Amino acid sequence: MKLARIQTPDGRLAVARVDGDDFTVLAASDRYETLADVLDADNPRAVALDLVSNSPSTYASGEVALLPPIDQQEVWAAGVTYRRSQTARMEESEAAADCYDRVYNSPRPELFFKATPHRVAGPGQPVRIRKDSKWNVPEPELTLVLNSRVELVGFTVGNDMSSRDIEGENPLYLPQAKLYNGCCGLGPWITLAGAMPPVEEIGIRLTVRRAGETVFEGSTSGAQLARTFDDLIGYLARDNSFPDGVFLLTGTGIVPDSDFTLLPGDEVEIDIDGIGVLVNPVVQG
Ligand code: DO4
Ligand code: MG
Repeated sequence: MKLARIQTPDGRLAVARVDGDDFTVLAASDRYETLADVLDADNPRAVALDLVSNSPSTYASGEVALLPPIDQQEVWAAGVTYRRSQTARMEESEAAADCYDRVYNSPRPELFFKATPHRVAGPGQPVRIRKDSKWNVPEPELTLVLNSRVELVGFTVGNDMSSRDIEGENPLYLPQAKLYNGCCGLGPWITLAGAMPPVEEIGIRLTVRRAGETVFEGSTSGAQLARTFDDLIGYLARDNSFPDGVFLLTGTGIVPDSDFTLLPGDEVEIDIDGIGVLVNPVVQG
């Protein structure tokens, strides 16, 4: 089952079940007002089915606006979880090449705070390049959706927008390279965990278009992810609580060659098996 946050034609914000091109609003309930409330249920699928069965309205895709599938959750990210990311990071940073090599091979993963909800772009909303950066890439990442008990309840598509020049200049600049307005794309909706294929069968594809032409295309698979979900979640949850739940981007396995940078006006498309396609225009400043 897939769950989205939508705006209905009469302007209401709602949680909806996605079924092909149809969006069925979950009936209003005191207990389950937000997407996070449904994800926090012992059985989110059963709750959604129950609320859908009392639903007043179903809309076609053209009638609703899709919103980022996030309420008040924090957004975190893992880094250097694919061999391709380790190689790219070692190329971009003289100062930190050894750090990236060591973190790829260490039991403790790299985890960093990525975004608050207001910095997240949903489907069709712009992701940003910082004004003070000249070398930028999208990072297409399978994203775990965790409830307030830090249980894995779903998956979505994530874009960990990154300023490679800032990140490469000094590893202590990582928060500035990663966390700024419009730094993260999430969407188009959440696929509940039971409906996802096994991780090794999940294909991840990135396309960047400029003036209608494809200027970058790449793909990878969850089979290349060097860490397990349990491993990443276990480290994230150590001495850490998430009363509203948390999203965890699991790292990129697709990094364009070093002569590629995103430009304002580009369009980024990320397609992940079992979830769907997230498309965002790119703006700068
Ligand atoms: O340390 C750099 C961040 C790496 C990253 O975001 C990734 O591998 O996806
Ligand atoms: Mg990343």
